[in-house]
Amino acid sequence: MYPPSRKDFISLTLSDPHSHSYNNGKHRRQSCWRKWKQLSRLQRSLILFLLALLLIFGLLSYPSLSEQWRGLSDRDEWLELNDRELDAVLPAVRPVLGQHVGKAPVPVVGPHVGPAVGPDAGPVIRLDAGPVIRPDGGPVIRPDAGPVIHPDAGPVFRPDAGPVIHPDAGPVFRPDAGPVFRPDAGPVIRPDAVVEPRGPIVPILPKPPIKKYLFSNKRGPPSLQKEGNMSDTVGGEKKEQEVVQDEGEEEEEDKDKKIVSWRGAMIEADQATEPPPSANDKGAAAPPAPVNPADSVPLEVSPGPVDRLETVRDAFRHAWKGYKSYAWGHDELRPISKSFSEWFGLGLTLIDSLDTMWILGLKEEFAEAKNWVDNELNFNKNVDVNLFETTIRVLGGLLSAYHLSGDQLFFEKAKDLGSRLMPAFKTPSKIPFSDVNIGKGTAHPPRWTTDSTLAEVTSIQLEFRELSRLTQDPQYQDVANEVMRLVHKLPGKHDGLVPMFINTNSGQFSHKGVLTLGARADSYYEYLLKQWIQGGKTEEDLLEDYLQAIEGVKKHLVRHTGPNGLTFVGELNHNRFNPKMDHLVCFLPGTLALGVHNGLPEDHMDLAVQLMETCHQMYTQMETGLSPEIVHFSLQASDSRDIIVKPADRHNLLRPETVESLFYMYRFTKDTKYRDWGWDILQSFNNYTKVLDGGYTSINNVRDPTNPGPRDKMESFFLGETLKYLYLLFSDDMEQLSLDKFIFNTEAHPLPIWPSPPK
Ligand code: DMJ
Repeated sequence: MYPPSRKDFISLTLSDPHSHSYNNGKHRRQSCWRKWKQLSRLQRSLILFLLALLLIFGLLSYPSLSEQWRGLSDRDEWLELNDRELDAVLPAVRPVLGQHVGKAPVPVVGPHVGPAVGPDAGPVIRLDAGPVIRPDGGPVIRPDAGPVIHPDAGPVFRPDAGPVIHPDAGPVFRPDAGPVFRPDAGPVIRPDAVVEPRGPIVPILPKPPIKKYLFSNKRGPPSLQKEGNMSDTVGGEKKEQEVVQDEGEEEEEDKDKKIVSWRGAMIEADQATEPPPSANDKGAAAPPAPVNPADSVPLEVSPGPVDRLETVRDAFRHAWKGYKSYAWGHDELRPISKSFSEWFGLGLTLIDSLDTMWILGLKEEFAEAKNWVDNELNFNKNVDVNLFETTIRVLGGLLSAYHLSGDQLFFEKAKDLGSRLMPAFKTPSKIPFSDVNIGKGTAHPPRWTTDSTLAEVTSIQLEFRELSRLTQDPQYQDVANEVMRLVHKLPGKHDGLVPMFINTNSGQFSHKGVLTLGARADSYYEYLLKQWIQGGKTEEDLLEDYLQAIEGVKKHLVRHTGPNGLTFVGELNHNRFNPKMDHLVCFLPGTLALGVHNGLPEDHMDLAVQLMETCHQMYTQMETGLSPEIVHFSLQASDSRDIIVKPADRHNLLRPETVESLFYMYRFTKDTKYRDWGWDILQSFNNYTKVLDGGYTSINNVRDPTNPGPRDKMESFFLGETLKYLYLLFSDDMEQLSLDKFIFNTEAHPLPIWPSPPK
């Protein structure tokens, strides 16, 4: 529904030529002249004399008056100059504060919004007020070509290389020491492949005083709510904060005020700053989480045999501890600031983690979480959610928890949510809108387009189909299958490769320039195969599209690096090959291997093995042992390196795709090198992303082990996917979630493969 077009009204008053209204001006001129003529000669002379006197007096006093006028205009110039100088001093402030300073906060609309007012109730600058960003990996689509602002805790960068505001660096103060500008107090937007030029983290002038929030940070289940703030004490003593300068520009006296510090193997959160308040914060006493001394030291690999499964469990417990302490019931943990971020307000991390806890055998944690689902999870709320993200994480998480635990509660919640997502499909083309208001039952596309992302509309089918099977209500399956049917017969594919967007009005592909297996297209390919397997390998269209697409990938996108012949999957950009690969593409080796396991051509396995090696290299060639978000490959044999990482792409978001593929590769080949590669990755996560008091954080720079730059965000998929796949990779129990019985959705939630119908 579009708002009616705006109408501007201009009120005009037209004089009526026939009116007999009184003509005031003319009459006044005539009467003045008549009065002058009526004066006596003496009177007229006196008046003229006085006028002459006034003129002489004016001429005499002119020099001193002009002095004063010049003084005034000099001051104006000075003020202007100061403005220009200020511009030079604070080049980053204006573009960032830009339109919103002093204005009312941007209205809260859509899923990309959070609390509109910061803790200090001063004006809040909302970093994402303009761009809407695909939460999970797409580039920023900005209809206006404003500055690119990374929504997810990366530094805000100005093209003119001015100072950078780091959204996670805590409160940033305006130069006039006015209200606090908190980049992270605004909407929370998911990160991913946003092009995010980086620069040094430089504090905004002048040095901010430390802002102590006067709010309690009560979070977590009742058992965790004790007096005091656990961040103040670790092991009974106040921890000494070790500070490493970001840029070496911080002054000595500010060292103890830095928000984030780096201790070599464990990121230490700020101990002086309390978390910002939440809407749900009831102002009770601050909650310490239980202190586990083992968590306060870096992970060390003992010389004896290491229990890898237990190490994954420890990692999960540590992540969960942070979530329970500071983000309980909220979408994501911000482990550095010991707070949380809200995306849809559906407890994303908690729901994404349910089946992981079940699989890892963490019964206590599972019971606590289930209790929250039972008592707190409520879908009857006026909130816009992203159809895809809510389906894969929440609907998928609930269905999976239901299948593993058998608890009817999860099924009831899944049913409720599924029916609330259905309005998204009410479009002219039956290609769903990206956003649904689950309380109001309305749906809409993003604000700037009527397109939906291709991967999003074609990666909800496993969940909707399963919901129909369980409820025996075909409506969910019908709408989801219809999307696949439409895309199957749609012209505009390039040897099975699909563009990144599809229009919800026309049902046609749009923005056809880029063909990728990364952001915005990735899980389309994954779900072709997985739906085919889920449905008992009977739906031929799905198989045909999958096989054709893999041939398209081999023909157009697979290349080998010049230096060492690494195989990679690049992109086609308006028919030009771009040797760029998102980390997201590392789902492909696992998917290819799954296809071969289900009888598809053997040469798919060769490609899977080669791509797995490349994804592994994307980790091992980085100084932290963690892959960047995006890599470029060299096609020149003379180059010294196969992998090039651009400064904008150095971040790591704790993503699962490589360990996901390692899990499949190990299951199907039993080659233990895949386990070892996964083990190395787990250790790197522990070494560079683990936060002292609980939680793991995404980082800014996988190439700088001395300062990886914590971003203060633990994505829900770290618990939902990354740790789950690592656990299953190390587990010897092949019957636990057998790949002949379960199919994992794109958020790693296992759903049963449907039993074949009786013949
Ligand atoms: C997850 O939400 C899903 O795996 C999705 O398909 C891709 N991106 C993230 C993890 O990287």
